[in-house]
Amino acid sequence: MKTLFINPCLRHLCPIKLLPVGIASIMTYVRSRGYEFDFLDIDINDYTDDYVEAFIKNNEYDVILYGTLVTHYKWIKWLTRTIKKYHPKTQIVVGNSVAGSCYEVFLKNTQADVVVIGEGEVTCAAVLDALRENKNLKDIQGIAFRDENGRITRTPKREAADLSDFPMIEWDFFDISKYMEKCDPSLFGQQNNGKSDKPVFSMPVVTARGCAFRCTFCHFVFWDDPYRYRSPDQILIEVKRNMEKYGASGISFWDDLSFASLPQVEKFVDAVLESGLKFQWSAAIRTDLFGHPRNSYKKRLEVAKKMKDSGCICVGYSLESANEKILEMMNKKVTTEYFEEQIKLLDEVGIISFTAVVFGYPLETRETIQETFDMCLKNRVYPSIGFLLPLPYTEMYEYAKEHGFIIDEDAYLEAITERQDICLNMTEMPDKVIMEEIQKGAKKVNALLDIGFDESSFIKTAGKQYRTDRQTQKTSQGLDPDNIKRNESDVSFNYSEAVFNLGSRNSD
Ligand code: B12
Ligand code: SF4
Repeated sequence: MKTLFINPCLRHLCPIKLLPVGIASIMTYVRSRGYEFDFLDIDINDYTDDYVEAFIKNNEYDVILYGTLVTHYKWIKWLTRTIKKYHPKTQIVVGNSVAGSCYEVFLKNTQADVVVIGEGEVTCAAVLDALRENKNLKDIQGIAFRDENGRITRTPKREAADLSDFPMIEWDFFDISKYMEKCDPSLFGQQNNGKSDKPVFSMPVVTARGCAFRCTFCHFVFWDDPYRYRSPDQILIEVKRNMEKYGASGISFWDDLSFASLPQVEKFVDAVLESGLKFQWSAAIRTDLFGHPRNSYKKRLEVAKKMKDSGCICVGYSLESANEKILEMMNKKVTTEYFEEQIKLLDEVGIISFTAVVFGYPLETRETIQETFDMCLKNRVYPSIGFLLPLPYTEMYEYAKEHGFIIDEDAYLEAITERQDICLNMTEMPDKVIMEEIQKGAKKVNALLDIGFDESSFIKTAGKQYRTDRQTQKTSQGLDPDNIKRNESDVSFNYSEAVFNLGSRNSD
């Protein structure tokens, strides 16, 4: 069975490229089950659509598999159409949120054959087995497909796997040297701690899947699974392998939620310290990890210090909004006090904080926007600014449908871009007013921290990273991990230029 995996490109010609963990994990797993396949990495090579089309035309496969985020819906529809145009018999299997979070709309509007819903490894191997042996798809858990009568059928959910059953992700499908060239030079400090003139090459490692919370704007593929995390030993074996085999000197724990509790993080950092491994790392946490008073300040500080000693350079956690009612509607289950306390505590040990805010909940007003900026000002942090972008399978998506903001789901999904654009405005304010207020607030933070953004890059900062030294109050670009007090940053760099106004009742 001639099989091809495709890694799509979310940001064409973006100078920074990230190794895609999801598809790498799937390919590692199915290879361990005896499958051989070709791999087309569109992302790292920035192949144009013409190139991709020519490749498809000239290469026939029995099965082609791909997956990406739901913001790439329109392009994935194009890819699916293109494959079927040249090779109608090729079986197309699509995973990740682009198909799994909206499988009905996706299957109605494309000729894809199978959608893998949720965690992909075991399901994907089962689909390949069925296609190879010509078995009925209805017996495979965790998929959607069209039955012999053309009806869209969803099979029962597959139970979440035990993460320790998966083989360690192999990266030899990828051209690592190209990813190394396009790694993010500012993530861990440009100059490798002054020890080398090369930037830190950071590789992703999964520590956990899913999240213990359910915010109303969020969706990740493990949404219906319990929060699971790997043992420190397993994580460190992978870290060590990445350092020795691939030359990684930094590790990004790009989980939905790397650590949900203090004991969890303490166990991990103790293991790193005991192992003697020296690497820089970053993780995704929430403001309640070090900001919640359930543990004494002393204890939290002690763990944070160990975290720093074990190589942690920066952590991402979101303020989202400083308005209590909006935080409630987000179901965030945190308060701004946690945020302030955590910033202070991490500052004390020298761990850099990245944060993000979401504007555009239906309750948003001029005042709540300024409230959020005031909180940023008070804590000397320049946030990654984004708008509420209702994504399928989230509560806010249902809200948008119920309130008539999304009428045609297929058209809406084709039009969405990124959170840095107002894709859908569900506030009482016109887009123009929201933008004015954001410009006003961002301008204040920009001036106070002396960052030097011009007005056009308040939102789309292109990933520039800034820090302000508490003592000197000076802001400089790039991180110096050995001498950091605070960082102000846009975590999710953005290169999208389009601004869509689809379905907005309030747009000008
Ligand atoms: C790295 C990352 C990125 C990178 C992606 C680069 C890359 N090459 O991977 C970048 C920075 C580009 C990015 C951008 C965005 N991201 Co992002 N990102 C992540 C992050 C932190 C890690 C992804 C990851 O590795 N996950 C771990 C792996 C194991 O899971 P996975 O990728 O989902 O893969 C599993 C399944 O999806 C499935 N699967 C995946 N691929 C395939 C393929 C096949 C064939 C099959 C069968 C199955 C399958 O099986 C896999 C294993 O079980 C996640 C958070 C998270 N932990 O998931 C957010 C996340 C994926 N991002 C998210 C969002 C919202 C965005 C943005 C839309 C934000 C924005 N700026 O607006 C943008 C979109 C950009 C765009 N132009 O469209 C959301 C998901 C949104 C959604 N529902 O699609 C997440 C979940 C964060 C969150 N909780 O909100 N992101
Ligand atoms: S936004 Fe963060 S805390 Fe909320 S559900 Fe998503 S990953 Fe969890």
